[in-house]
Amino acid sequence: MNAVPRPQPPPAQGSRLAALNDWVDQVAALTKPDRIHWCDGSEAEYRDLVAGMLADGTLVELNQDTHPGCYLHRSDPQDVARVEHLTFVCTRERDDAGPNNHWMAPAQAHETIDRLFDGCMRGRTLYVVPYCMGPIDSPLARCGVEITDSPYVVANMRLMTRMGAAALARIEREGAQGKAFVRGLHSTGELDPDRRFIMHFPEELAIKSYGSGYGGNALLGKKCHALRIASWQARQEGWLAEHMLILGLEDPQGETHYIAAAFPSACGKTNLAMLIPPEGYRALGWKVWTVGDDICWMRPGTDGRLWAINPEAGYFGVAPGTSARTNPNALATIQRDTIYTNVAVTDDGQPWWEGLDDRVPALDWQGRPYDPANGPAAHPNSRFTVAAMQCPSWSPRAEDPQGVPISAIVFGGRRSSVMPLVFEARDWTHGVRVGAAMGSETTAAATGAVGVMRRDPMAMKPFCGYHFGDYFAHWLSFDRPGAKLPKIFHVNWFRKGDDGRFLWPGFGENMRVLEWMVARIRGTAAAVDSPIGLLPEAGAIVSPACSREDVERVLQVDAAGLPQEQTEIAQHLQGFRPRLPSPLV
Ligand code: GTP
Ligand code: SPV
Ligand code: MN
Repeated sequence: MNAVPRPQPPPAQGSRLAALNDWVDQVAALTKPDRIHWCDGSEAEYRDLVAGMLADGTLVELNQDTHPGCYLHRSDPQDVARVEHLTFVCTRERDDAGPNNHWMAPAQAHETIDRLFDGCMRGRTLYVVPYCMGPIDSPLARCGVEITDSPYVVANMRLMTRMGAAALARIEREGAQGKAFVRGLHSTGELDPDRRFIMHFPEELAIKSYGSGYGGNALLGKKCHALRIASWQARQEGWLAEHMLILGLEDPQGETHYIAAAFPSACGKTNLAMLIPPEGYRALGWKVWTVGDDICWMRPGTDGRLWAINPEAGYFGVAPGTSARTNPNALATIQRDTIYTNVAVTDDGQPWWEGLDDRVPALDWQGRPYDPANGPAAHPNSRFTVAAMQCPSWSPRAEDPQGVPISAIVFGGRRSSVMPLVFEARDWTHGVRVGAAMGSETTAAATGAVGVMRRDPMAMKPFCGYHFGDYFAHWLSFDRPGAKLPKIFHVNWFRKGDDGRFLWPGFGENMRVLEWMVARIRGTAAAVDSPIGLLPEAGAIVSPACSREDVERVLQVDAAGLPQEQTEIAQHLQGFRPRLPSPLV
């Protein structure tokens, strides 16, 4: 036997962690790539990736005078959103995945998907992408490595996460102490919807994704790691991994209240996180700071409060509806160094989507000459990917390794009827019930019908990596001696009148609802009890952009619709028995 220790591999070719090198070797033996590239996350590496994608048509250059560093990716038309019916949580025990997830036995899942991975990277480059979810020096952050054959995924991961050398150094340091990283294996495969699976193995801290290049299916740090795997870890370790934005609301006294809000996909998180208060509020000194727009990890601090970080470093935001009127901060953010996916383009090569302005685009999202007969010019789930720091309202506290203390948790859905603009839960247990009962109309963020009302507890229906009954019990467990828990609210920006119009103007006007929440937190506003919770007093919320009749309607619970709502909620919750915690029965 050779007693000479193996020399340390040079960092450009591997890591100082044998477990990582061995895994890369195993994956390479299965997928058979032509080349292996370990990503360092540098600017030069990003430029090389973009140059390669421009050369092979994966990216199209947009107008560099108006949008420097901006590119367009047109995905396969069959690959434009998350695929919930092909997403699996593969726990040893079926019950642990819950009725809220599709399940497959781990051995069968590995066998099924490994058959697809066999030889799938022939002729391609295998990229090793080390990343850190959360500030690189944060005790709340967690690391992973994504292996992918998609340069588009690598470029997006660089914008969305702390990717490269610093993450690898943390993974090596933690690995030496026996701490595991999350292993994500991804290939775009043939982009055939019949050969597509997104599989999660929470007990192995592993993810395998095949056959899609799109967002939440392929950028494994995001929904797969930071929500499905992290929610599983969070339950074991006493924290929460949630589908929530985090904003800081600075009041005229200079005090900042941090609010975390869970709305289902395409239901307003990015917009609320980047809100610009109406002029009258700005004049008084109100300001919104953006900490995160999609995911929130929080844990109780020694002071009993919940402390939250945004595990991401970028935004993967919905393009349609984004405009100078609705979300000027987002629009300013995406003027440079942005990857657009499935938007339309104008005749001078600028990105365009429905709701942006009244120009008429030249090409639709598939690159065809625009013809309204083909449907919307931009895909309804078209997106932008951009570094978070480019946002004018970006909060430097997003880099705080300890996170920010949360004063309020907000749940909300897209409800054209029944649910009022805002109400407050009576206490933590009631708030958990409100979150567990959440309903929302489906959107284009996932494949399938749009506008169908479904229950989406805490906006986590597609993202909770374990049984919802256990998840609700975990939420309830935070109410313990010494805890200083945030107030819980529920909002609905999407209530419609009989004529199908939104009753509430939304966007910047939502500031008026945030102000009421802060007043409730400070104890300076009264509330009125109702069957669903505490409502604002008459006149407490008004808007110059909303008629008095509309405000009155939007603030009210629809009494006629309530009995059916309550029946549906009871039925929905019964579906999680016998694991449904007794306070929710
Ligand atoms: P994901 O990234 O899919 O998780 O979505 P999100 O929750 O961040 O939703 P986003 O803020 O991107 O908004 C989705 C859509 O809802 C966009 O078309 C917005 O213009 C629209 N929207 C957001 N806020 C409001 C609002 O207050 N009122 C109305 N009417 N529409 C809104
Ligand atoms: C969502 O669908 O909630 C998103 C987009 O934020 S994706 O990354 O595709 O999940
Ligand atoms: Mn989301």
